[in-house]
Amino acid sequence: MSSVWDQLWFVKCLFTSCESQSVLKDAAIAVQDGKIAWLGPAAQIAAPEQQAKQCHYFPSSCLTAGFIDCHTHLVYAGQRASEFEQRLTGGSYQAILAEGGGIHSTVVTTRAASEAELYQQSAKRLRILLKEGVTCVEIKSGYGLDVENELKMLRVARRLAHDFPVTIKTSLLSAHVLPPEYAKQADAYIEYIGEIIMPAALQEGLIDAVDAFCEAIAFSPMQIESLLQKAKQLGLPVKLHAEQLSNSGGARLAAKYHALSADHLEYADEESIAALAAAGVVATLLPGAFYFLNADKKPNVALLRQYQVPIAIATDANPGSSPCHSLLLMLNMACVLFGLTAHEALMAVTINAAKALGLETTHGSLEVGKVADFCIWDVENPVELAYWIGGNPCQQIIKQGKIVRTIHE
Ligand code: DI6
Ligand code: FE
Repeated sequence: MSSVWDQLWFVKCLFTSCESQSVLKDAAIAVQDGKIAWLGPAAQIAAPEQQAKQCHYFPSSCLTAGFIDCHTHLVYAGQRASEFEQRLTGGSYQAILAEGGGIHSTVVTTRAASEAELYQQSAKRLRILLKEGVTCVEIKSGYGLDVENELKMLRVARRLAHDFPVTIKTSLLSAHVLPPEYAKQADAYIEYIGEIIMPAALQEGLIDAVDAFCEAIAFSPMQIESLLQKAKQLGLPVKLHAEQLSNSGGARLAAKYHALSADHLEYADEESIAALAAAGVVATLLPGAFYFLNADKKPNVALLRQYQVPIAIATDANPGSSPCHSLLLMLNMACVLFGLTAHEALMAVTINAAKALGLETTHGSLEVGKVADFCIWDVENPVELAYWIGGNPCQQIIKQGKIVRTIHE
């Protein structure tokens, strides 16, 4: 008799990331042709070895959808440890940027790096991130700030997607800060992005979305709006860095353009949150940046809940405000610092992060027909994924139905 399925996993608990029946105890999940073919109580499988070509038994482990890091700046060159020291002795993130450091210093190192160097440095960070069960990552440009270097960053992101078992979505963040060659000419730089960088990146198939940093130290909503219009004309979804350091109208703009997500949101007020809800925009919270900048204003999670805005969490991996490559740590921080429940935090790195990347119909939850991206964890209860600080309970990672990593301890 021929087997029904390619592979079958048995676990103590499945966290499905679905609204109903989010936890299934003593469960099994079957994979066929890289997709989830069946899931349910293990007891319903009478003769496992006849049902699947391969069976895997993890009787005391939990299984979740593969984690999705929906906001990173993983591709860049160099690091900014000396700036960290400056901040420890009283310097502020904004002041360092205003003096030509901060993002500008990473622009200098990224422009100077060859594509091969950039790839090598970025691959090292991606490897760390993937070890904790991450199967989809978003990567932004934004440290090149000219057509040559923005495309160089994006090509590196595409090569990483080719070489590693991960789905990578790229965002064009050329509107990150004003490059020195456009000093005091923000409008001209925005035009350059819309007329030159964005079409070139699109033509080479390098971008999946357009992002911008809406902030007093970067670009105003008015400056960004024309870029969002251009993105829409070209059929590209948009997202925004909004209300991180001040309430500057980014979230309302994100809502107006039906962005995939509005990210940070520490300063978002009730009107903005209502607008996000009405437009179906995901709120991506970035506890690593909040923590690392020692910020005092937290995003208003109670209002996000009240208006039923889907909440995602991401690392914001970047050399200045969140030098972090651990999504597990972000789960813990989102709970402790922002007051999410462990259940909300798990939804935030699976189905809601998928929504923030426009991937929710194929990824982010354990449902029949979805891509078989999942992860097996050496924990009794999925809550432990948000509970432990440090350590990595990841035992096995499955990407598109293939085992891509098994950790033997
Ligand atoms: N917000 C952030 O948190 C990062 N970019 C942004 O727009 C910081 C980037 C950096 O400091 O290098
Ligand atoms: Fe960011």
